[in-house]
Amino acid sequence: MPNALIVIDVQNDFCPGGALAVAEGDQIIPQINAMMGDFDATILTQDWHPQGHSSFASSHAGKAPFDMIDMPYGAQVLWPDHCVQGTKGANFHADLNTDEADMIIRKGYNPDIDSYSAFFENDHKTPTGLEGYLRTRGITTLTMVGLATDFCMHFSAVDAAKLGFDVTVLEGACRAIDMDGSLASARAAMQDAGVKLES
Ligand code: VGL
Ligand code: ZN
Repeated sequence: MPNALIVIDVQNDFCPGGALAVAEGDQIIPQINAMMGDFDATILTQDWHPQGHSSFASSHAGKAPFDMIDMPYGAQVLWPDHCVQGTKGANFHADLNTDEADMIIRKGYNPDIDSYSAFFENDHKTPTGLEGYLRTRGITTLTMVGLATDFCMHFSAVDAAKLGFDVTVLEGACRAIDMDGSLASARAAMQDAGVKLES
């Protein structure tokens, strides 16, 4: 069965020194690079927000990063400005091997809605097109790695499993933000959805 490696958001802003740095985010890169040749397809995702994106605390008067807000599509964490289109922070980490990628899919470019998942925006309805890409290539089995385990990985893996893909998350090649127990609840949600968690 054709398989794919999905590499979530290994971008400067999610690595040490970045605007929304994930502890040890860069340490997973050698392992990810080493795996790339082992799959029928390699897909990279790129968080790609316009300036003033609605997920940024700076877009909401009186709000601070990591506050919560109610959006029309549900609760939303407010983040520091990050992965702004065309900035260094939005670039892939320089050590990530991007040459092997068959496709790069961007997400979060709609100003009014965030998109943690590589498959659907945070309304859980608006597709990114990744499902169609995978299906038309006959890919049924996904191995997922990258950043951050408890947000973009969590939503991407759960959506992939719900769509019927066979999904394994390699936790050793992921790192988490882990705010207010978000890592534990993400792990539980992924397992409930039928995602295999491996080290
Ligand atoms: C992410 C928060 C905001 C992620 C992206 O890649 O996990 N988290 N935007
Ligand atoms: Zn983002």
